[in-house]
Amino acid sequence: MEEICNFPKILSIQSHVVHGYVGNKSAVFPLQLLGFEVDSINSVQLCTHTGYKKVTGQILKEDDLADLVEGLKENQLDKYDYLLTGYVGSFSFLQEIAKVYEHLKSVNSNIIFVCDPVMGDNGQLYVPKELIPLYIDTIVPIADILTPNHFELELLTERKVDNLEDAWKSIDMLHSKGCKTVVVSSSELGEADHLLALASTKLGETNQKVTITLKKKQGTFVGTGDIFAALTLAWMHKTNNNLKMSLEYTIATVQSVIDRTLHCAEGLIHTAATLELKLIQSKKDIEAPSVTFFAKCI
Ligand code: PLP
Ligand code: PXL
Repeated sequence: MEEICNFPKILSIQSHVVHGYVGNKSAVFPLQLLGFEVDSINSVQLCTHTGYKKVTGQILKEDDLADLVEGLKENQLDKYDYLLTGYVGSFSFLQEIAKVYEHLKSVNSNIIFVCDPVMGDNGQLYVPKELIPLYIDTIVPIADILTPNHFELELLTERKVDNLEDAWKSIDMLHSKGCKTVVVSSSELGEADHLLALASTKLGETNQKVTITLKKKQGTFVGTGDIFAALTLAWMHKTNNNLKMSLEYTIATVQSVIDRTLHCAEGLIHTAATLELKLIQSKKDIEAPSVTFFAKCI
């Protein structure tokens, strides 16, 4: 009984889309299924993700974010176990997130900040370049768990990552700046047609490093990174920071979601709409992932 009265509490600041699954629409359902109480702030409300031909909607301003958090504070609802953030499109909004974190930390000094530093992919930046130094100087030192992709790891450390040795060196640079866990959700450092994920934790004197190789899937999926960060939070919590298990479970679920999405798109032209993630249909794979790719401890 005690357990159901004390679900861990998450504040998730991410995008909302009316149709489809990115941002909070990707993160909240899996987190709730896995036993978290999720309070969500929608950093934008758009009709769809930005890969569609017409995108309409509203963007939350930093003052509006501060206003919502002020309301939580006045109602003494500002004690969270986790802060989770994803795509942020503006400098001032990211600055405000750092302020929100400082406030939440003053209420609960044990709060864990899980940040997906969304900046770009495959060498292409999709946020204003002013955000890069803000991530480097302000966010990396306060984040407990970072989930960059290969390109974002390069941006955060201001160095190219061309091989595994470079990658571990960059990850260690992030640790030395204060970030305890780094999970590189996907990199091109593995074999051909495969992706390599790498993860490292430095908690006190203990350093765990693991890698996992997975088969690349055909198609462009949007929202997988958001599910990845949410599941990393969930499984690190539920396994008491077992990095190997967390990475295996997270990747197993993401792969199942992608497989189901591809199955449902069979015979259809692949478009943003036909490749929307089949998240709800993957309920069982979220609750009980079946691991087929095993992580290797380094
Ligand atoms: N693509 C595939 C095939 C994956 O399995 C995963 C993660 O498991 C991802 C993408 C997530 O990577 P990203 O964070 O770059 O979206
Ligand atoms: O999945 C990242 C993401 C978040 N928010 C919005 C997006 C995307 C990716 O396209 O469009 C609004």
